[in-house]
Amino acid sequence: MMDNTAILTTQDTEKLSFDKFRSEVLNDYYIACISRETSLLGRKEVLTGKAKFGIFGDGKEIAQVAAAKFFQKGDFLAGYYRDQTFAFALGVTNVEQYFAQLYADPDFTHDPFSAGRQMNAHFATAFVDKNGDWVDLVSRKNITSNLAPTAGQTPRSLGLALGSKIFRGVERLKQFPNLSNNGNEVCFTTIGDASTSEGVFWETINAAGVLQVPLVMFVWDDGYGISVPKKYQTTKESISELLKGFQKENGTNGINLYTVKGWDYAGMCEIFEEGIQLARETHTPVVFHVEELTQPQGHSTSGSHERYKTTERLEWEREWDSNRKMREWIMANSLADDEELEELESRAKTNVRDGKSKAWVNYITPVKNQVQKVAELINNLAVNIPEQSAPIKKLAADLTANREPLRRDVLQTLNDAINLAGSHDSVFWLKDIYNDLLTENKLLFNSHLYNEGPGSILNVREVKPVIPADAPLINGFEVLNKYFDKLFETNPKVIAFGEDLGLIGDVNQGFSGLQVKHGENRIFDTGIRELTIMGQGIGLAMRGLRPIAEIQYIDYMLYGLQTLSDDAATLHFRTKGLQSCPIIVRTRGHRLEGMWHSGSPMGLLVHSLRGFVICVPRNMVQAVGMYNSLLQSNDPALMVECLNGYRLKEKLPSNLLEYTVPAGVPEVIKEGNDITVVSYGSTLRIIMDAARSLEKLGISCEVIDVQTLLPFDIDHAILESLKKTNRIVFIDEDVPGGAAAYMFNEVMEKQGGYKYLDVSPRTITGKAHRPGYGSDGDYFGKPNAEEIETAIKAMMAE
Ligand SMILES: Cc1ncc(C[n+]2csc(CCOP(=O)(O)OP(=O)(O)O)c2C)c(N)n1
Ligand SMILES: [Mg+2]
Repeated sequence: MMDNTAILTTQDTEKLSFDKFRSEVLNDYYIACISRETSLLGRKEVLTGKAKFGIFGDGKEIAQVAAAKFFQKGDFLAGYYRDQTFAFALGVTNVEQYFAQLYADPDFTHDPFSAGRQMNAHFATAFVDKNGDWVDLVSRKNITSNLAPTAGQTPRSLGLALGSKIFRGVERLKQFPNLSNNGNEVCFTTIGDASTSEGVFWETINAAGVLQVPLVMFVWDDGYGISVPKKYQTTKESISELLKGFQKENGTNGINLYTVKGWDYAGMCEIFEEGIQLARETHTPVVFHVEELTQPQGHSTSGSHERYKTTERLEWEREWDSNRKMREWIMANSLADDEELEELESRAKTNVRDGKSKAWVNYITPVKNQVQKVAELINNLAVNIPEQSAPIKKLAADLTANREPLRRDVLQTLNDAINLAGSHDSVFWLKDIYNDLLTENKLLFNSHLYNEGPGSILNVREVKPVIPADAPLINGFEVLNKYFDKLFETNPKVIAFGEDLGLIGDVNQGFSGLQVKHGENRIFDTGIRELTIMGQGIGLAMRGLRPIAEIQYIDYMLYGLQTLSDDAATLHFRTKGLQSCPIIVRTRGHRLEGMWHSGSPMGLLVHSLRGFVICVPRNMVQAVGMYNSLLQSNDPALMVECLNGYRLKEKLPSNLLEYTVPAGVPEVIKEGNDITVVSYGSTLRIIMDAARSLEKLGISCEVIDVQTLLPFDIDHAILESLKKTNRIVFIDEDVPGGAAAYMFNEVMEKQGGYKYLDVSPRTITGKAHRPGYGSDGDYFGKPNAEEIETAIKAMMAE
């Protein structure tokens, strides 16, 4: 028998779908109103001093509610600071959390994106769990942590989109259903119109067009980059005009390009749906140039746009405000009347006000509790030290009078109280409280530069290489080649790419013959574009793969450095552990020939890549052990293979995939009693020449290879050597004051090495200029054995 209740007439169905449509539209408008109200109140919070800085998404609301409609579970967003409406519409944030971040609330339960470490509207969702395992990304809406350098999100977005292509193309990756649903995920990227002036934007667009990856890019065009209008930013004042040559045509690669008006809700919904669906199905990248957007409150809380916009422009912005236009459209299409919309708008206002107030109470309560506790203690102190009673009481009174106290104020007051207490007994418990608070704040503000749980490189156990008696003696590059072959056979998540890495197997043949064996989806060539090669690596690593992203020579690290420093190195810290990026950047360097193939800018890298593991192996057997360690950890890493090591003969270990080199553990490669010589990489071979020569003169050098510059000698092995020799020299090929000075500082200051010195410690480095071409250029530009001998002889005679 048929169930009559299940039968709907055509009219009923139409009515239902109209109701559904209407309620969806009104919900979108409601989110736009919520978002607008957050912007308005957010600005007030900054101007009244409750937050330090604010940057808001007003004027972009309607475009973002429209875009968010086509964001599916499993998709990724790599956006920027204007994305608050997007985040509200996706349901990944709410008003309370939004304000918590604005106040820099360090409690993760309040600001679940950055625990107060990032400015407002820098959202992020969890990619890894406490064990360092990737969560089920396919069932979630994934927001990669925003960053503020303009266009800084674009390199990563390329990698996130590339992930879908790789998951779709590599059969063996189908065994990880939590990471991808057959590559159906797209990566949404948002960028401001002015930021398209950055070179990396163009690099990303070109690479996406070549690679054919599902990158969905929205350019929010409000005509300005802070105060500078399009006239000074963009040729022809139109990014879509310029991008026309990239348009995909029949039988070509390229991108799909659409131009829409940012106030036209219905128009945008239609066009976004089409472009995004194509990207999802065919992996054709798409750019939506969203024009005629506004900034009702100007760029940020740091200035007012009345200073640089004309009255006509300001009038135009009021008239074409997208929330206003959507409201008019709703009324014109009889989806709601004025009264209903007013009720909705007033509800949005109340909700935002309530959310904001709750966020403030949540934020300020623990600080006020600290204030109260410390003020009580200080008042007690005043009783104990009557002669200082008045100034001590004033400290407590000033602290409690502060309506918006910071943790900093509490500590500063305690410090002042300690000073006033002088040598009185009470000072001990005051210091205890001060130190307890310091420890508590350290956890809040200084943790997670590196992975701290099982994902930490420091948890990797050492396994020694096994070198059988009959081990073949082969070239360094062949050791790597055999290793990569086995690695790609056993670990489907490893992907390698770079310039000349695919077909010819890299310029030093580490991957020679391996593309044919393991497939073009896993080992492949890229264009000459170091910054986006790094971006590919970052995006893939965030998606749970294990990319080895190559920069052909260390001299070209500068091209790729921005995204490594700003994005990869800060990611774990700025999400307080929500996201990890186990990219391995592979490069080769140190002495070879000429100004641009001899680089060893290790100081530059050590200082710009805090958050990375930096491996500086002296040969390829060491390098393999380091690769094995890195692949067991979630920390990002830089591997600098030494250029003069590829043709060095080495014995092939039999446990290639098993042995590890622990990070932060130096190796004594020659024992000695007279002087400790600390170095790494290629320079060690020159040092060993000098050491052999000095040995004949009766000077015994202890030569130490630090192996990793970050982390550095965690158990202070160098100090132990120094205790024995009482003399130390740090040698490398960097500029004076570079990585040798960094090692010097580590041993002298952190390890307290100065206590064990009989003569003044030194550094021997390359010259401040780059080495000239040819063998003499190298000899006179980089440290040489004779120079090292002379310096050590002088130290022995001192
Ligand atoms: C590399 C870099 N240079 C400068 C800045 C300072 N800055 C922040 S936002 C901005 C303008 C960006 O304009 P646009 O891309 O149009 O985005 P909008 O703010 O207009 O949405 C500038 C210059 C920055 N954050 N990063
Ligand atoms: Mg702009």
